[in-house]
Amino acid sequence: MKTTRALNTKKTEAREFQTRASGIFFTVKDVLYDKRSKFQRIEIIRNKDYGRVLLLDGLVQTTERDEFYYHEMLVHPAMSSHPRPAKVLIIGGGDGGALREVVKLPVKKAWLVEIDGQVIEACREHFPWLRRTFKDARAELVVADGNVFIDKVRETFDVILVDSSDPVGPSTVLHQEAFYRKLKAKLNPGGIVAAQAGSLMLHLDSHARKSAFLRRIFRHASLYLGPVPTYPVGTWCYDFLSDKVAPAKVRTLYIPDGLRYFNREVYPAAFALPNFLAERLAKGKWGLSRPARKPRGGP
Ligand code: AG3
Repeated sequence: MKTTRALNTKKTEAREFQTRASGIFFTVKDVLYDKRSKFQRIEIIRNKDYGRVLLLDGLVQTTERDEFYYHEMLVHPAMSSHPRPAKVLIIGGGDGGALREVVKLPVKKAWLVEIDGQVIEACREHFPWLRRTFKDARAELVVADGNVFIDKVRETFDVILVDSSDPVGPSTVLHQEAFYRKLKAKLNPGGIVAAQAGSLMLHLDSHARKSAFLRRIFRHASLYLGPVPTYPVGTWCYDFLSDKVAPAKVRTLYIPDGLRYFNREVYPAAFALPNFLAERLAKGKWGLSRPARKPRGGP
């Protein structure tokens, strides 16, 4: 199996090629983990600016310094919009960051379903501040393919969080219509799904394609944005999906103390979309191209 490495042969630098022509690099202080699992290449390095950095198949998944931007924005918009999220399912997220955010709230139980048990082990060892999270009595760790787990599980959930990788490669199935239909079937009434959707710039086609089918499945399907400094182009997208909860109508937000990014003002601001994105999503909805402009110099 071919896997992509971020480390160079001398192990002095780890790079993610975000496109063929550009990307991000980290100089390496130490290599903490460098192994191939059944599914992917797992690398954890230390960098002067970003601390510990986890890369899977050459893609930055999380860094010590900026992980809170991503994990708070994946978890809290959905969790804070739900009046009583008792049962929560996280698909992916083997590093435990999303789970740590979920257990900040008084949930009854949180399932974390990660396909690659070796990611959980590597992160448990090298991201020590997560050990407490993995030990939380309300957390149940399941090593399984999320797409298969969702077919089999008897439970239904108040909030489902999809902490997958990019909408290309092995995670593609977690960005497809059939998967979201299955998630909807496992939601309790009033339930909410939040899913990481990819980079604002790199995955524009995927946002357009997804928003077209998501709006057929859920009454409310919105994309929202947040910065993640080490992810491609620095701005990340997330889907907020529900049949009951419309983000613009939410009046009471349940936000735990001590968050570093998310708050009451960030919530509505995150749903504001730049023109080029809103236009692409609208095209997806109607299957039309942008209305033709009047020819210049015409009547
Ligand atoms: N989940 C989303 C990572 C996507 C990053 N993509 C990239 N670097 N091209 C990350 C898991 C963190 N819990």
